[in-house]
Amino acid sequence: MKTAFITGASSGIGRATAVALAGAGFQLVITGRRRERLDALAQQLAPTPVHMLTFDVRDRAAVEAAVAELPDTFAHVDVLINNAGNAHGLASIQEGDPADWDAMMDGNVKGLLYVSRAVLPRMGEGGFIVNLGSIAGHEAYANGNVYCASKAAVSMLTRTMRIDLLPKGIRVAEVAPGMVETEFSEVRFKGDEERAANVYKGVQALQAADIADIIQFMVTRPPHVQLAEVIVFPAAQAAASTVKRAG
Ligand code: 8X3
Repeated sequence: MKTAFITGASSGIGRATAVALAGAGFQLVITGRRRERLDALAQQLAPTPVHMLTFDVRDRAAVEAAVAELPDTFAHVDVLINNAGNAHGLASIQEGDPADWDAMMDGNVKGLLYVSRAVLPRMGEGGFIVNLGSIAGHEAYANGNVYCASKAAVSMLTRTMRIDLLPKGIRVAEVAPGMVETEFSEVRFKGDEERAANVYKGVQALQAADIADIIQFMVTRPPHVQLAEVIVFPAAQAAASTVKRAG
């Protein structure tokens, strides 16, 4: 049985990807900060073998310790989904909160690096890494500044990792979604549910399962196929800031 290691599996795209890959016959290492949510997901995924690791990707020592503890049956990783990450705040560069900047750079960029560095020794020929980027890494939009920069870093890291890992036969890809309806906006707007709901108002946004479906497709191609980059919008979105709303 192949093993997929998914960060940020307690919600959103990470959680949906766990469900999809379990359905595709993978056993899973699911990681996140919220143990209760991982427990609930593991129960839902039964009888798929699941190993849970609770850590914050921003904590390098915790990442290394958790990965070092993987039991023998999960010791070899075939697929790594670097999904953990978030937006914190949506403010101009002159008014943004440096604590939000730290959270985004530490989680979206450094967290991805820490996890990849810890997991890579467990991967080999035929492996696949999928990094969750964003349209924000490909297009600038007002007040996106540090979030856009963090996702641009994910995009460039994906391309450079692909070069570095070529000799090892490990494929690397980026999935860059536009508008996906998850807890993303609630986190970005720090629990302001009305502001979060407005993001998706009058639009049939993508759902987490739509992205999971694409990831599943990518990682189940034959070993000689490397789908390198996917940008995905809902039908009602044409660019980061260009959305057709009903009503
Ligand atoms: C999420 C998409 O456009 O809100 O990464 O940045 S966007």
